[in-house]
Amino acid sequence: MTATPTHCPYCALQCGMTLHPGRGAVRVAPRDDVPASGGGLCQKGWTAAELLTVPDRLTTPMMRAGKGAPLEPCTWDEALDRVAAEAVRLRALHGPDAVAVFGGGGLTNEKAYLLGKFARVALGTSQIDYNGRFCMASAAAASGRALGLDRGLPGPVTDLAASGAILLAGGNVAETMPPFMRHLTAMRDAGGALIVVDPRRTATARQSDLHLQPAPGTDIALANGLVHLAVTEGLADEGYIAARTTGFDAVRTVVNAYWPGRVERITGVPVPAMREAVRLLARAGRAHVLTGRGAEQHARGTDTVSAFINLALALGLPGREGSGYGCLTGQGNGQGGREHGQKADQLPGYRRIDDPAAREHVARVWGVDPGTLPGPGRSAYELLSSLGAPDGPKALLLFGSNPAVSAPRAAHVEERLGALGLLAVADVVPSETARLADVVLPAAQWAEESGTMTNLEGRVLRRRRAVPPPDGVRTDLEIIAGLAARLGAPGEWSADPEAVFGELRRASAGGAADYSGITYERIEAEGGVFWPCPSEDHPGTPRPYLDRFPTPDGRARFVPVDHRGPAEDVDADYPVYLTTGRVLAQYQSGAQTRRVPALAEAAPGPFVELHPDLAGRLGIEDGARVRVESRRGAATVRARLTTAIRPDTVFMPFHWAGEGRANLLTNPALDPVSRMPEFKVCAVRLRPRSSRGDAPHAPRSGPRLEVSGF
Ligand SMILES: Nc1nc2c(c(=O)[nH]1)N[C@H]1C(S)=C(S)[C@@H](COP(=O)(O)OP(=O)(O)OC[C@H]3O[C@@H](n4cnc5c(=O)[nH]c(N)nc54)[C@H](O)[C@@H]3O)O[C@H]1N2
Ligand SMILES: Nc1nc2c(c(=O)[nH]1)N[C@H]1C(S)=C(S)[C@@H](COP(=O)(O)OP(=O)(O)OC[C@H]3O[C@@H](n4cnc5c(=O)[nH]c(N)nc54)[C@H](O)[C@@H]3O)O[C@H]1N2
Ligand code: SF4
Ligand SMILES: [Mo]
Repeated sequence: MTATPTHCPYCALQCGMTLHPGRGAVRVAPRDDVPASGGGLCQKGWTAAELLTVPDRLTTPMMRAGKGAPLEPCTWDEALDRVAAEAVRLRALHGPDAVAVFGGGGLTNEKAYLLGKFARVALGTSQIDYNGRFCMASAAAASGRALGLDRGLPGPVTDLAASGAILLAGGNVAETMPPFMRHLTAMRDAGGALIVVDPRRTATARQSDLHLQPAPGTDIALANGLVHLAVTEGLADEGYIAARTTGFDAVRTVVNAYWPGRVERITGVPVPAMREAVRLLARAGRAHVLTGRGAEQHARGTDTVSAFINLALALGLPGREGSGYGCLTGQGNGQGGREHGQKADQLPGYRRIDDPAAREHVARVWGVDPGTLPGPGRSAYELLSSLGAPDGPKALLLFGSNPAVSAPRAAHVEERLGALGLLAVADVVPSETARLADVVLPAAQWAEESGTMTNLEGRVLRRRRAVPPPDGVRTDLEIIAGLAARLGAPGEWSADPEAVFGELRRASAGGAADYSGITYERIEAEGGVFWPCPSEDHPGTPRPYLDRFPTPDGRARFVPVDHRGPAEDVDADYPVYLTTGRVLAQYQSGAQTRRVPALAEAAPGPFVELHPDLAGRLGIEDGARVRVESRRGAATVRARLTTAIRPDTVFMPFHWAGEGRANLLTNPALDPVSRMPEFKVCAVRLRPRSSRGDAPHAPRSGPRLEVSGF
């Protein structure tokens, strides 16, 4: 076998790697022809080939004879026949919405597209959503309403190196996409300033020029305060505001109420630091405002992103070359996965499913009557939470997600999964969710298949097959096409990635995310193509906002937003803020990375990070077992003491299953626009595990804490 150039299986940076299949093992080498990673890989990328040979890799379909019976190996025909027959039976009993589909932002464009088509055409269900709802949804909604488009970065990631200042709100890229740091380092080496907004002094914040450390859930107040300062200090770009935007007057009125002293009281960020941040951004020439999940995963996440976009607009950044607002897309195909129809309200090409013209166009490509296409369905958490309920779906087909670990209020979600008539899970490994399934479908993974991925820049890349899948394993496309055939679905159902991509091109033509001019050959010849790309002679669009914004009047829109605080604030019973996130060596629900020995060793188990002052008051020592409780449940983890976090806040990564699951605690309060759950802040109390508080009927009130200004 020859060396195969492809990309990392994990995050949206999609670092370039070459796979060298050898006797027994596949060797990974970084590619230096991929600008986003520039020859870099993180520890997860270096060890990615070990995913191909994990000992408990799924290689045979399995099913249960009945509820409570064990999972037993079966043939593909038995497994697919069972799924199709149950889908037909439940649909006949309860109507088409009885069968639901859940997808993932790690799936290729081809899979995301085919899954959306499968739900609407083969099952006729409106009930489809995906894990990107937990990821990009708030940034997507806010970008759409302000800039007219949801494309993560405003230009190639290499533009960041030439920036004069970058404000990064709620992103810890030093851990979540380490090779991204080289662009920020290059900027700083050239004299640019990095400003990090994070309640923790993270590895990223330690490499910044200015660290603003607000309380979780207070970013709207902070961003409004920064706009207030931009206005009062004469740093707003009035010429740009007049020429390229609408709605500034309403924002000016709202931010009037965010005078620096008040914002300091709400956020804990000192006034001089706020002033410094605005000056650095305003005087930089080129500058960027970026958001990560820390700013976005809130019940007011869309408004939070709007507040940061308002700041970028007030300073005249979006639509200027080498400047702008961007969000850091997370999953491998987090960008493409949100464009081609696995979202509850969406058709391919970033079209709305309730738009008659969009339905007409896509139905023609699919060879069906537009009247047969269902309308919008439930968002991810609402879908998971309704499973098995009287008015909810009775069957779920799940591809590329592990919600038993990653969904908010996970114990409830697990219980809902258990209430289904049929749970079918396609996965590579026996994830915690796959283990709950009635039917398990073993899927091929990244290095064993072909397709396209769209990285955080909006650049469409080729994923290439380097090794054959193990015997007995099928690709997701083969699984979906096999089910569509059994369900007698009309139209074409190819399992060939390039043929599916051809159909996706036609379906996306004319949409906001237009891929119609992109071909596999072009991607290979040009090292990737930026969408929108409406024809084969179109060069692609690296910087979509330069001439005009894709809004009806071509202008960007300010959106006035007010601070309201977290959906669940701290009180006497639950006096500490919990925020959640990631560590370098683990990925998401950990289904993949917990199985890679070097990564499991680097980040072996769940923990809670807390300040020594807080730990001292609670009698918690470094390394001790701690019980963390919220109104949703309790988790038991190790304490990790650090002065890098605010004393009123604790942090837990969400990568582990079992009793250390962060999502046993999280609050599923949803953003009204994006339906994003509030992963990043809820109220908890902590106690040492050995104390009497472990008793099942422990008194409800926890230790009273005086956690005041930071
Ligand atoms: N190692 C690793 N890398 C990954 C992933 C992974 O699981 N592991 N997942 C990928 C995916 S899908 C995603 S979405 C990205 C996520 O990438 P990031 O957004 O960088 O990751 P998080 O750790 O979720 O959150 C970032 C920071 O937000 C801070 N934060 C918490 N609450 C608040 C708040 O209220 N305001 C502000 N301003 N900050 C807050 C946290 O302290 C944390 O340091 O990472 C991608 N890369
Ligand atoms: N508390 C808390 N919870 C969070 C977050 C947080 O910050 N805090 N972040 C949220 C975010 S941003 C995200 S993106 C979600 C992610 O959470 P999940 O959706 O659970 O993501 P993964 O763990 O990546 O799950 C992917 C699953 O698909 C499997 N898989 C990999 N490749 C393939 C393939 O090609 N085909 C198939 N069929 N399966 C495949 C993997 O083995 C794994 O089991 O978690 C969310 N949950
Ligand atoms: S930064 Fe992301 S894409 Fe790059 S090697 Fe690490 S996990 Fe893979
Ligand atoms: Mo994500």
